[in-house]
Amino acid sequence: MPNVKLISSSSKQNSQIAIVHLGLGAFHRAHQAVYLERYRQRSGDVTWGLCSANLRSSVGLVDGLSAAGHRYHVAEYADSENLTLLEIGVIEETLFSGRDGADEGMDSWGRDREVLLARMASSDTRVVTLTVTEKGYFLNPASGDLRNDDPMIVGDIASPQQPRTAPGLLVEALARRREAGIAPFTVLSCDNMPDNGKRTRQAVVQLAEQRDADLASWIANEVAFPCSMVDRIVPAMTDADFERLAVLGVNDPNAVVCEAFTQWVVEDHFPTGRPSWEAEGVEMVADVAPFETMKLRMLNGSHSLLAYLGALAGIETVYEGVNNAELRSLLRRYMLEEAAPTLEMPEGIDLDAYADSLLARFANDSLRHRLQQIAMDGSQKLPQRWLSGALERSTAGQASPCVALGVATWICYTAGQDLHGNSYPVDDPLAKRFAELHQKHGSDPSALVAAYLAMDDVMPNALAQDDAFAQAVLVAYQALTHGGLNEALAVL
Ligand code: NAI
Ligand code: CS2
Repeated sequence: MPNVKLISSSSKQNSQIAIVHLGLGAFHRAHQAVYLERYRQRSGDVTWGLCSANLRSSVGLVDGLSAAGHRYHVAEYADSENLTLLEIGVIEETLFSGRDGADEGMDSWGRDREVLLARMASSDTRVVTLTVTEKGYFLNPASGDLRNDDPMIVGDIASPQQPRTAPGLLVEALARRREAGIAPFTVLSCDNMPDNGKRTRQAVVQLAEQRDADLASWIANEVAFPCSMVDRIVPAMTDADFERLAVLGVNDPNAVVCEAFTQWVVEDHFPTGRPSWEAEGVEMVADVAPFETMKLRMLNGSHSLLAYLGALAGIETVYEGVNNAELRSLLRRYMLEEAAPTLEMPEGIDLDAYADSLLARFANDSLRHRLQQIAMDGSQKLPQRWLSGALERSTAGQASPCVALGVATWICYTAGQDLHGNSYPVDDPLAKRFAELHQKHGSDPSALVAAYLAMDDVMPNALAQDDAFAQAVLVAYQALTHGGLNEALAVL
């Protein structure tokens, strides 16, 4: 039996809802809600309760939490022998605003969406937070502009009062507040995007411009969109996770398992107030950018490298991948030789030590973090994880062989078949385009690599036009498809 430290939710008293969260997934339950629970337990302040909503998937979680009185457990594993089991009671309401399937009754989803919009428009709501994944912002990953041609955004432009996207909900709720003379809420993105506050602002303002120029300039001038860097590894739950919690006496279908480490760095710009969560370890700073870039390039960049190389080689989890000596040394080399030199950190941050701490976190033997989960949505993730750093190095005349190998591996991965011929679904908004490219150029590696590099919504132009980089991607791709992982690593 592992050592378990149990922390029950202290307060049976309901909190006043002041934060609406969009994107009730695993991460929200194990990160933001945990900070708020600890804040409430320490301070006794019940004025910062949460309403958490899903917009398009995981209706089961919304209903499940509702049935459980919004209480659930978070198991924070230091390693497989030591964990803290925390009961969370800070979510007061869960909502589901939309369904993807046309077979769902319009009435039911219209009703919940109205409740959500009313909640967001209420003067009690002071902050709206988001974890809707990178693709939930509907931005062109390379340029950061709103994708006005996406059918979901087209729908929100046509029917702004019945929004289906996160930017659409924000615009409509802000419009209602403006109309009613209520000060705007602060919008805090907690997704793994560079400048996530600025990008969210871009999505919201550009969508509002389609509707009303005055509203757009009011949002641009009056609404705060602070940036944040979030960090905690929270894998999707597996049956084995539920079983090991059941052994501890926790039979909770809404529970989440995560690592013990947690970090949150937030730009301190909350005109309508915020919980004083510094005491829980939240770092409130003037500029998040250096921390965000460090985390995206070093942690997430390594994750993606491991995900594509490992998944192609038939490795299932981060733990197994980081215990492969060659992959582990590739990650170290990528972090120290290609990512760290691009970072300008405040004094006192030791990037060598950071790289070691990341490898130690990846080696946590209690998490089953599947590489296929990290590999999803590569088109939305790679610009900030690998490509912006490689672009800076290319501009300075420096090579990025690990990133070139990563891009080659990603191209291979997006064919939907590993190196042993096993098929898997490619989960990415651009999956259809990938399939077409592989179909068209599959037998001509030069043409295939050139077509991928020409995707200017993912690839920075100047990097794609760096002949040495393009050649390195091609050589790595050929080595990978010819002799597998070993040959690809050998050409590095
Ligand atoms: P999850 O799969 O448990 O939940 C995904 C959430 O995003 C769900 O609430 C889903 O409804 C929503 N969503 C997906 N596509 C959407 C769309 N197009 N529009 C609106 N909502 C959409 O994933 P999880 O673990 O909660 O991660 C979510 C995000 O949190 C990640 O993409 C990342 O940006 C951030 N994050 C996750 C970490 C982790 O270790 N799981 C750590 C750090 C950040
Ligand atoms: C992962 C991240 O799923 C992914 O792409 O790289 O979500 C990672 O687990 C977190 O960012 C850790 O904070």
